[in-house]
Amino acid sequence: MLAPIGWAAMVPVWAAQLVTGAKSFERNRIIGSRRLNEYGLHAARVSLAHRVAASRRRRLSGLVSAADRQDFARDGFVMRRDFLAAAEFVELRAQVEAYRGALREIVEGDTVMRKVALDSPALAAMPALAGVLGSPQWRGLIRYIGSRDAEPVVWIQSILRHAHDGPPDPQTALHADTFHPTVKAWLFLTDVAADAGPFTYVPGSHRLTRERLAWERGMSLAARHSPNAEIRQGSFRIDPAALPAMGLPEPRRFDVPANTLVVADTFGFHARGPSAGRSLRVEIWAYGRRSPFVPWAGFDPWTATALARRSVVGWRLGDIIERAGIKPHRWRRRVGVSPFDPA
Ligand SMILES: O=C(O)CCC(=O)C(=O)O
Ligand SMILES: [Fe+2]
Repeated sequence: MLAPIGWAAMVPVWAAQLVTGAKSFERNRIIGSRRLNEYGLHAARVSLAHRVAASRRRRLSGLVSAADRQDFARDGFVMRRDFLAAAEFVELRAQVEAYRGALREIVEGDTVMRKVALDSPALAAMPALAGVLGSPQWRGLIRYIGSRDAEPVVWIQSILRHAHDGPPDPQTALHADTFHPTVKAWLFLTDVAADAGPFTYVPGSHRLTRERLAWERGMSLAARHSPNAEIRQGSFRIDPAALPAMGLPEPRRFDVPANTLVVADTFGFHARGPSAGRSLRVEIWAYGRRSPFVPWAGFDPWTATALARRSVVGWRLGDIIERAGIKPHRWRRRVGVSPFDPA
């Protein structure tokens, strides 16, 4: 609870955040204001961000083929089977399986997630990664769909389902990541079975239709007091039963063979599908960094290795804060396990 004086001090900060990707209805009392959202604040941020993204995207259209542009416009994602040449994929997978350097693990509900930051030592241990990160298709699709001519943040990510007792993994509820177009990419290193936690996506749900905008507006009114923490943080959950009224189909499951790439706009509704038993999904995973209201598509000086270093520094900082007794760090450091090892 903020005292009135704290409130007054925060107002300029909250106001300044309106032109950034800030999305928490709980932490930012302007974004979360029911009154302002009745006047259309959230809806205005959503529509402006979509207009700006569409114009940035048009300028990047040369990075992808006309067929990819069409697929993306219709579905909100582009999928490529057999993304790498077979021999190249076998090599990449073998290098990731053999990797025993430092990685991090977090427990989210009953799910364990592992991440390897692709800093210089990791890239040296797994040289085949360079073929993915440098691929014009990988680069082009992520930039076009993310409407940003900048390096994404990339990790090797493992998802170990039902690794613990606990509540369901929070990502298994159908949701939009945030209020503006943003990109995530998965290059699966394992085959993904339909009942082993596949990525799922509602085709066409990336489009800001009149129905979607009305839904966004309705959600924004009560988000600050939602019993769901993710909704309070601005990542709206949707009941699948509400899809038909918005003119949307059922979610599509990506039960796909290894070496399939999916690049999606995660303003569209998506979730991690259910897993019948214990399962392991390993992927090269990327997300585009977001600043929804800047009109230019380029001028982002971060390099891939600088971004990886930033993740590592963030993790170390978390360790220091824990050692100082301030707050436990949820990303645990592990050495000696590969992204493919069981929990
Ligand atoms: O891992 C998945 O299948 C989807 C998880 C998700 O919601 C996300 O990465 O934004
Ligand atoms: Fe998500």
